[in-house]
Amino acid sequence: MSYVEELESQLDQNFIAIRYNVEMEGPAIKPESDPDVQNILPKEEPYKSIATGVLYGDMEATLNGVKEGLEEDLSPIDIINNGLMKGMDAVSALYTKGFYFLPDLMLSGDSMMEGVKECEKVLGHKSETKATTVSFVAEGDPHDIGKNLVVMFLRANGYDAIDLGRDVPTEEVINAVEEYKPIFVTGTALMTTTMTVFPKVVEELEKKGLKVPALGCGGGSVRKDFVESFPMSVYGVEAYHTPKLADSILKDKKTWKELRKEYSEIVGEFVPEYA
Ligand code: B12
Repeated sequence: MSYVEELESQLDQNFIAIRYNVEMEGPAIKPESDPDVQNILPKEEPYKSIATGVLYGDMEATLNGVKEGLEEDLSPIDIINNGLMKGMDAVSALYTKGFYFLPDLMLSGDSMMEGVKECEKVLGHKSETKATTVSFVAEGDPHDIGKNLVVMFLRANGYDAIDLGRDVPTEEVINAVEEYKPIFVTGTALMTTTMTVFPKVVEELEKKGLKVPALGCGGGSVRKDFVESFPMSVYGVEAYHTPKLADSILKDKKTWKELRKEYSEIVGEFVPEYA
């Protein structure tokens, strides 16, 4: 028996609880037993194991589930949307309720990204390059999971996607537009305090006389009406929509105004936000 184990065996848990006036409320409730989490978690396998892996921040379980799904020939996009993202939605629900804390979010975020990397191996990079795009997370914002998905989908669809990373100063975005002349710029913001960067990017681009066909703005806290309150922009709903938006700019010369009007047709599905 180790020193720590020996000490633990001598501890009287009841005494500790009384000593610190802790009321014992019975056994801890498992995250997957929470009613909101139960509504979010998928019922069928391997999506259920993948989502539960993310929920527990268990990288190994998440990866095993993803590999199993890929071996069963499930599409990597389905694995991301029906497994990994559901796990993250459940994590968000528990964080909002105050049951999860920042370290939980970090473990879950890392597990999700490992799963995404595994899917990326299958999606791969197309060898021919259609055009260049630029992606960034707004200045002051550390949330980069959505942006990483956007970049992955663009690369898998043949775009040379320049990834500027997270917490990117507006000036760096403008410099990248000047240097790479992208056909599409994507911005992601998850906080109400950082989404205000988008109109600033547009303002700076206009000041410098730089034209981009469109700036796709997405992220958890961003809303369509906010994005449509400034020019050059289009509200992006799902990361996998990005290559379809880019294709319509490249092939059909769609403008940002047309992207707003024809979003659902362009991405090829009913999008409630655009109904
Ligand atoms: C994971 C997480 C973290 C992780 C991030 C890890 C990482 N590497 O990204 C960590 C632990 C770092 C973190 C930190 C913080 N977080 Co946090 N975090 C979250 C959480 C739970 C999930 C976010 C996420 O990754 N979602 C999944 C991804 C895939 O979603 P997404 O990025 O939105 O992308 C989707 C779409 O938006 C779309 N999309 C995105 N961009 C684009 C672009 C285009 C063109 C298109 C088409 C689509 C598209 O594609 C994706 C879907 O397919 C959210 C909760 C929530 N409800 O969102 C809180 C949340 C975003 N965090 C929040 C906060 C407050 C913080 C902290 C400030 C907390 C603190 N007290 O310190 C810190 C940040 C500190 C700092 N400034 O450095 C708040 C923001 C509140 C607000 N309204 O401003 C939230 C909403 C939680 C809450 N309910 O309070 N967080």
